[in-house]
Amino acid sequence: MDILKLILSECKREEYPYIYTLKDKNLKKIILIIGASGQIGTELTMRLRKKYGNQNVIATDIREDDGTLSKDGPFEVLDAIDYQGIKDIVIKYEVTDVYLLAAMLSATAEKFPMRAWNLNMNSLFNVLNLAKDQKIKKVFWPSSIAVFGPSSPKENTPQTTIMEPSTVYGISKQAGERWCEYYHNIYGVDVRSIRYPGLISYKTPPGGGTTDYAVDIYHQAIKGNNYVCFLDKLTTLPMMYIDDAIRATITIMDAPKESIKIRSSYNLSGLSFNPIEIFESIKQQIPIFEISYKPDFRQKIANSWPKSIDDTNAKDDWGWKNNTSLEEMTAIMLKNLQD
Ligand code: AKB
Repeated sequence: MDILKLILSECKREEYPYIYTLKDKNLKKIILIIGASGQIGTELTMRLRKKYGNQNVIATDIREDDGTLSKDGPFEVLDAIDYQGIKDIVIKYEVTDVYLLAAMLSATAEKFPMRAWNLNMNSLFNVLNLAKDQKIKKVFWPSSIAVFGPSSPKENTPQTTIMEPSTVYGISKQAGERWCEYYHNIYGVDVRSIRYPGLISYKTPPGGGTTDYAVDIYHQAIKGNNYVCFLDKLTTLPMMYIDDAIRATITIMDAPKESIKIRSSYNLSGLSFNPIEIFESIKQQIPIFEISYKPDFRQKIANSWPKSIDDTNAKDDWGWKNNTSLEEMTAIMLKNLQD
């Protein structure tokens, strides 16, 4: 690329069009999103299509699309554990960047431990191996606050600390982080990752997580129902509004290679709140709204996770900053769920 830059500085486009064709081909991004119909995938696909053009973002999911993603651009049914299937799509569309979002989240993974391990690990190996074999250039893979466990510090949890996750999901994310770093160090794979907190959005519901209550509570409030929360009222967890999470994802992928100093996964902090605090922010707008608490098996998972996260490295290395407060998020959620 440096040689190409040097040549370009000496040659005008009109005189040497073939050199510019080479440059355009080199810089062209064709993005594949695996698990595009989920909570992050739906919004990320839309945002990336706006940025890079509808035809340059290929959405895939194990389920047929209901029209949400296929109406504006390419959509294919794809199982994230099918290596050959992914490779065929990579070759067919000349894919350069892959965002792997297919995963089984914390609560569901506790019910199906082996299925979760199989999906979460083998989908990652499929994509890392395609990058290792230079079929693709860049990989995004999400990790989670679930990599931390009961023995990690709870407040302002550091980037590097004791990590003894006690859930299947957390174990798979921690192992995945080690593999990402390994593939980067040993094979030079350009893989980038974020430890997402619980994500809150109105377009697509989350599926099978411990932080899902913070989405469901808005749906029940809008329907005029009282909310029965599956976590105890004082369970504080790290959370984030989806727009901030999508912006973080695109920012880390756009950052120059040299600025990505952590190749396992970056801590990312947005908000920290507990069920009472989110309830009170809703009650300010819907005064008749009521909540009660009936903790279930997800309480134990939540108790093992941090309350807040130290994201100094993400701020310093690639300029991360959270934008949306709890009050702003509640206003956005209630307005959009009402419409
Ligand atoms: C979950 O609750 O499992 C996810 C996560 C924190 O990764 N939202």
